[in-house]
Amino acid sequence: SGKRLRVLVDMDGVLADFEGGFFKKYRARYPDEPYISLEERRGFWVSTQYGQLRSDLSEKAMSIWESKDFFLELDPLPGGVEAVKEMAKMNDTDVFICTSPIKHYKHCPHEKYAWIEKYFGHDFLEQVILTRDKTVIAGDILIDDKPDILGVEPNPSWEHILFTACHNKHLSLGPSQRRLQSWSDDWRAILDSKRQ
Ligand code: BVP
Repeated sequence: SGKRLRVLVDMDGVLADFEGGFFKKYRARYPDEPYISLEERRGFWVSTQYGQLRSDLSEKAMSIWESKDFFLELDPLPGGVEAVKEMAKMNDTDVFICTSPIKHYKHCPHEKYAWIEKYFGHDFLEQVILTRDKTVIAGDILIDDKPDILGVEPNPSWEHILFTACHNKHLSLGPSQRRLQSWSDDWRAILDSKRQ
């Protein structure tokens, strides 16, 4: 018993396969340009690593996720939709999808809502938080593949659980930081560890 648990779940790289979708569409649009395989990905920002490969490739990378249908056509990552639906049905548990839209806003915010409606249903749109600063959002847990989640609030209320992705799997974490390796990993135990 005790108070309700509030879980914040990131979208890109946790529920939706941003890296896989980017790689597929970049290779299709720029078949003769160099690329970075998912095994070689390091660092959260795709655009930064492509810019290091060759300076003009940063803009070519950005052109991919700024295109219509990029976010809408992302595949779900294995087990993510099922896990969030199960979480949302648990007693004393509130789940929100907490995601940062890109600043090129022509397609991204709309397509994020459409993607969530497609996989979770219309009613789940009540659970969507679009924000560029996750530190101002209060919660018990934030499951996110970005290693450094910074913003104006120096002491966010949530514990960040690092969701393993191609770009962060080689990082060594601090002694108190926890990972979720995939949705096959024991996310229920992580939630239970935060209940009063
Ligand atoms: O909407 C995603 C894609 C975008 O940043 C957002 C990250 O949101 P969260 O996962 O933190 O909620 N994005 C943008 C760039 C480069 C921009 Br210039 C990038 O390299 N990778 C990336 O994910």
